[in-house]
Amino acid sequence: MEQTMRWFGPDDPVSLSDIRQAGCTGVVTALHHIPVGDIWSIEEINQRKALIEAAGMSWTVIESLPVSEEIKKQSGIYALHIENYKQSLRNIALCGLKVVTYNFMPILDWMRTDVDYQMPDGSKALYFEKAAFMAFDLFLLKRPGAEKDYTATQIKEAKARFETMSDADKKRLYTNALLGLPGSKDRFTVEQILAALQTYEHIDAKKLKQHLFYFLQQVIPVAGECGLQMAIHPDDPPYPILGLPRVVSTAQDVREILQAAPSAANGLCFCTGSYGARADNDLAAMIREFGDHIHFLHLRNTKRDEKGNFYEADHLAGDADMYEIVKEIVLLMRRRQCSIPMRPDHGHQMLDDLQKTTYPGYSAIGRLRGLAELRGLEFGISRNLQK
Ligand code: DNO
Repeated sequence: MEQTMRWFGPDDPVSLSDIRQAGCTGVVTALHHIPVGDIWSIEEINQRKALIEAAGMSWTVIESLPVSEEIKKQSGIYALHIENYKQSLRNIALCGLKVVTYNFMPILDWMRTDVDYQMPDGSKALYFEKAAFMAFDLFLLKRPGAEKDYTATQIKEAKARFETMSDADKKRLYTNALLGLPGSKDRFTVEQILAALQTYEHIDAKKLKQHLFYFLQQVIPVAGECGLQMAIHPDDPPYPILGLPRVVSTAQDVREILQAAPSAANGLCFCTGSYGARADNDLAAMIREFGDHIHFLHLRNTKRDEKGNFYEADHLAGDADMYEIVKEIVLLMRRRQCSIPMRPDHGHQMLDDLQKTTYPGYSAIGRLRGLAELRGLEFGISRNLQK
């Protein structure tokens, strides 16, 4: 696997030098300052590329070239945004980049209730606690109609959980849940999020899927022509939240996505943490089935419980069998005769990083640990297969 790490750009407290010392040859980044929907110019892309190359690495993957809310809803100036997206793809290809990650999650990206979940060893992890999330939805956000999404028992559970929370807990929950988009420090206000949710009232999963397929049919041919690989990131967590549909959660979703725009350019960011938060996703089987379309890997592990909670476990621990996964990937890369870019997705906040403020999930040392473990695992598996 080509070893990479995510870098949020010049303002990231984790530097390019840190990433190189972790053993990476590639960097995963985006032009977070360009408003969603606008064109990424050749000049801006080259400028970022030069920064990375000056640090002795290459810009291996774009994460993300974001898809606007207009495109997801097919509202307003979405046709212009699609044309702009195509132009960005052409510019990206002209600058010599190859892999473009994006997602199709409405309004929010990933969702956690706690970004400082204390692990027994003193490090901190990201956590999704079902009862806290329901309490957030029902009693903090007070989303109209939210009760319809939960059973009477769940509502009782959420209420009981809410009653245990201090004002400070409520504030923290609120901040964590509405953290906003990766790479941005902005958060939604209650009014903003409720207004945004309302704009999805008439968009169910079927409709959102149609919008995604239309988008793919527009952009995949362009990506194919200019030699790019598109990599859709799954929903995190992989099911509907806050009444919003989510359509990139299961193997069946992936099948439909690949069929909607048949092309080698139509591919996946295979995130084992996101898909793995559902017990019914067989990760090794998905690698076997969709291997030709896996253009980028996020390797991460989660530990689920029967209540629907999950925390982000160490990369080699948790519910996903990382040995099986990496073995499938090694076999796949041999068959395809390529090295697929991989980043250790997230990591625990630990050691000196406990004193630092970094993007949640993206402190340096925890990711370095994850990367080192994954690198060792791959090395062992490859050597063993050579015997
Ligand atoms: C979370 C990330 C996601 C991912 C986007 C891709 O840490 O894996 O936010 O970058 O969904 O578009």
